[in-house]
Amino acid sequence: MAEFGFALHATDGGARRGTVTTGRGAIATPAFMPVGTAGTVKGLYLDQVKDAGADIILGNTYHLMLRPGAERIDRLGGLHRFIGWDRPILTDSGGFQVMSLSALRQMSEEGVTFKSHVDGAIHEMSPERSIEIQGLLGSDIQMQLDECVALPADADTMKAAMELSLRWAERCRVAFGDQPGKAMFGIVQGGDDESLREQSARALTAMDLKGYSIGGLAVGEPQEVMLAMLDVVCPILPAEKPRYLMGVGTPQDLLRSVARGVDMFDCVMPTRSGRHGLAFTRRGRVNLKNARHAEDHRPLDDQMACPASRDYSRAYLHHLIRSGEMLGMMLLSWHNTFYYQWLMREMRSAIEQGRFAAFAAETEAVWEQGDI
Ligand code: PRF
Repeated sequence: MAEFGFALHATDGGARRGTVTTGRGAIATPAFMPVGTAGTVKGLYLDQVKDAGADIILGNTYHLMLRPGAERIDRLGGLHRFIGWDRPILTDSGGFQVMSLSALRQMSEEGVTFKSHVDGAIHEMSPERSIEIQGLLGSDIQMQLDECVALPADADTMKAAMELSLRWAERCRVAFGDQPGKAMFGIVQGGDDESLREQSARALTAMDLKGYSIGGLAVGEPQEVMLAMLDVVCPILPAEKPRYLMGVGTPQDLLRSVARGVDMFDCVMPTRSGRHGLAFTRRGRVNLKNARHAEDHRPLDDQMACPASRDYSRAYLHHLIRSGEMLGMMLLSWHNTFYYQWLMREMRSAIEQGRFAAFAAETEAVWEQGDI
């Protein structure tokens, strides 16, 4: 089985073109991971996700442990077999979803206790249990349990969460051990405080993990603050390990973060926006709810190798979305997933050819014009 690893092929300014290798296959970076929270990338068949160009998808410990349960998925042969995806899967550890989704939760040194949003049952999750669950799922890239604070937050709260996350990183490192072909990433926290971010990145680097996530961003702060934190953290993280910015973002966020040295991303944006009638295209953002599309014969993008982009008129998509039809949400999720993978592919070749800044400027100009 292939060892877990990361190879850097080219850099262009701060932007990096690389390959993450796992026992289940390789991931070309910069990479965008479609979100398959509950064992499904909402509204899409996994063949569509694969055809769009995704090498890896994300799954969520929190959702899957509650339903259908980690032990059940294990008995069914693991998450890959359960959902029918044989490429790598990255799983989030659960802490972030506990904070955003469960009704009651309590953090302690030991872990987090919370009430399920599914049936109200009380669950406990320690760093060790999170790693155990991610192992039962069969995840290829696992995340440490961490505490993410919403911003703005006071200095003491950010410091305490960052320090707790470091102690949990060490417990997760021990619990994970050494698993061939797989990796456990530490998560940089520290809110919007440069010095806390620096301490977090240094301490995690000293643990010599196989990869590093950057958490606690895109949680209420302005984009400049997020970028400033990346400017602090990325130069500290080891160049020879992959960096993953969690839960980000818009096409503009991706361009600006890649420019600062981020390699991996995940976000619900392409699928969630699709369900709400928003399409990301190479010419800009299209809000299909808008009446101006009601008699527009044109497809979203006739140059895109995706049937949803090419073979359906904006008028029909407008009608489907206005009528709340499933097909409208499915087509737009499909189109947006293609667009995001197209964007990553273009970024990868721009880095290889040393024209990343020019590509980013061109693409940003498209997003500056607002809805088209
Ligand atoms: N921690 C974890 N998952 C996350 C985040 C985090 O801080 C974020 C923040 N953008 C998204 N997903 N474990």
